[in-house]
Amino acid sequence: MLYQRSTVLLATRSATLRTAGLFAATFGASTDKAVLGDWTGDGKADVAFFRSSAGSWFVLRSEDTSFFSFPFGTATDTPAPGDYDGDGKIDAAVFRSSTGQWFVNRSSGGVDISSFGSAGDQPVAGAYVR
Ligand SMILES: [Ca+2]
Repeated sequence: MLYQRSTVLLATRSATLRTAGLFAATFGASTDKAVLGDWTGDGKADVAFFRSSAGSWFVLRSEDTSFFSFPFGTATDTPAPGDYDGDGKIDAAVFRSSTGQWFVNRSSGGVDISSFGSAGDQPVAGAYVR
């Protein structure tokens, strides 16, 4: 998947192009961080980004190209999404390097807060144990 930063804030249906084998959408701003993954649990990746200035997440649903957004994190947090609760949907998560804390907004409900790491560390999310 190719992610190209854009200065257009949000996609509309008219800004989305679907042809055989190609999907293109204008979604996000140049300062946003791409956070791809299956946010809706349909087995397909959704285009998504984290806007650190607002501490908000924006997800363009693969099902119908509508979008949703929600706040989670602060401007200094580093996004580290992953399926932490194992339900098949990506969970919004951030690493706060100033305190070495991880905040996970579980798609199955609730927020997990754990300490792992220290100042200057970079998060690397992944499914290391199955
Ligand atoms: Ca999940």
